[in-house]
Amino acid sequence: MKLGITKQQHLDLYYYMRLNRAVEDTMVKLFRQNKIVGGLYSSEGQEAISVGTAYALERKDWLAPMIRNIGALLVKGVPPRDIFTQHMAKYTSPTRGKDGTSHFGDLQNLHIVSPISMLGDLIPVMTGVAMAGRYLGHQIVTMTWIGDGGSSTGVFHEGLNFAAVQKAPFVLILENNQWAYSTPVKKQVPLENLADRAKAYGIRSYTVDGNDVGEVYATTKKAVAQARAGDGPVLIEAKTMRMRGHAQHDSADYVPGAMFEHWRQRDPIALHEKFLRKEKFLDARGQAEITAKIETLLHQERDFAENSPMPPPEFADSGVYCTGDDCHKVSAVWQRSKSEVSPPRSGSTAVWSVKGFGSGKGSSGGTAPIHFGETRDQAADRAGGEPAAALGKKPRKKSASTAKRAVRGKARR
Ligand SMILES: Cc1ncc(C[n+]2csc(CCOP(=O)(O)OP(=O)(O)O)c2C)c(N)n1
Ligand SMILES: [Mg+2]
Repeated sequence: MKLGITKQQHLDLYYYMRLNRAVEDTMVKLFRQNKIVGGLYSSEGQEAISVGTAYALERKDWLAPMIRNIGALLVKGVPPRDIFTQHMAKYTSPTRGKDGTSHFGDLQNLHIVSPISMLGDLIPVMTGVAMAGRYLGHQIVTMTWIGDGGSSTGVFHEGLNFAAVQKAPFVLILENNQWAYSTPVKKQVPLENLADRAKAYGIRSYTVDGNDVGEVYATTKKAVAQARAGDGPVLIEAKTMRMRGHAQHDSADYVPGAMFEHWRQRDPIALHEKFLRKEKFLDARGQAEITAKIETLLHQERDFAENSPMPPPEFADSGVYCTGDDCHKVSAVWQRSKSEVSPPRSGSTAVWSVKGFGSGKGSSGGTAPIHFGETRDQAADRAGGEPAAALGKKPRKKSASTAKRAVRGKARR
């Protein structure tokens, strides 16, 4: 049992990586037949990441995929027909033909938040989901993915910082596939390991070989357990290579041929197959059975998608604006009474406190209604060189009317 992974788990990982690639190969064919309505992205060569990370989650956990995470959807339980119909904008798709790529989720059953195209925006969203799960006592972990390019957005940093201070049970997978469109990673990040970005937020991080599904799974499993135990968020950098252009339209001529060649030798499916053969977990017959199972399934799913109707024209103007209860049924599941958590009558105990909160001076010189303690200089000035806290003295308080006068005075200036 290498890395604490059972034979069956190794075979599952293999199956899902093969399914991931076969689903995408089928969509390339559909794209070339002009049957795909929107853009088509590829995760070829990155299957071990989507599959290995999602496989480390429990059923109750939540994830939010990005464009190269079809493998994660399959592991979570999305049937291939949903992926085909969605990309073909069919009426039978999860969005009933309203979207031509991957913008769909399943909040009720599979716990999937729809992708957000703005890179990084899923980080604060999934931090929020993690916090909501904690509030409800569900003990869930949330996960999303980001690229090397996406890790340079402002919201990546704001979101990760927020997750860190909130100790959110959240795992972020950073897929370093060496390219963001045509920009090589070295031209946009001055770091050897993008996992080092975690240091700025005081959170745990790991760097893994993104083409080794066993390593990806074992490390993510550990990170998920740490997040679930309340240790705060974890960042995992998975090093890999984008083996196609950004999307179907991009021939990726700017990528040196030798680079593709190097990574082709490290294809994650071939590597895992080699491992399974060596361990005698898989023989030629077993492999043929898996191939046949995938072919049969995808034949059936593709047929369903191809024979599905496009949305009727009159459907175009429905579902555009929310109309209330007949639009969506998602509503908060309150497990504390609303009055208990509604300020100012809140009876719930705060989970954090700030020393000195409410006792400092505002910039106008008056007592500030909300202030995170005095600055060291202010306290030192008054106490003749040393901060009040260090002297064990209470900061001097002004009366409310003095404070009001000071605020009015500032407003007039
Ligand atoms: C905030 C934001 N900026 C720009 C884009 C346009 N865009 C979409 S994908 C992409 C490249 C992303 O590169 P990377 O994060 O490395 O992910 P990869 O495509 O390699 O998986 C860009 C710039 C966007 N969607 N969101
Ligand atoms: Mg990239």
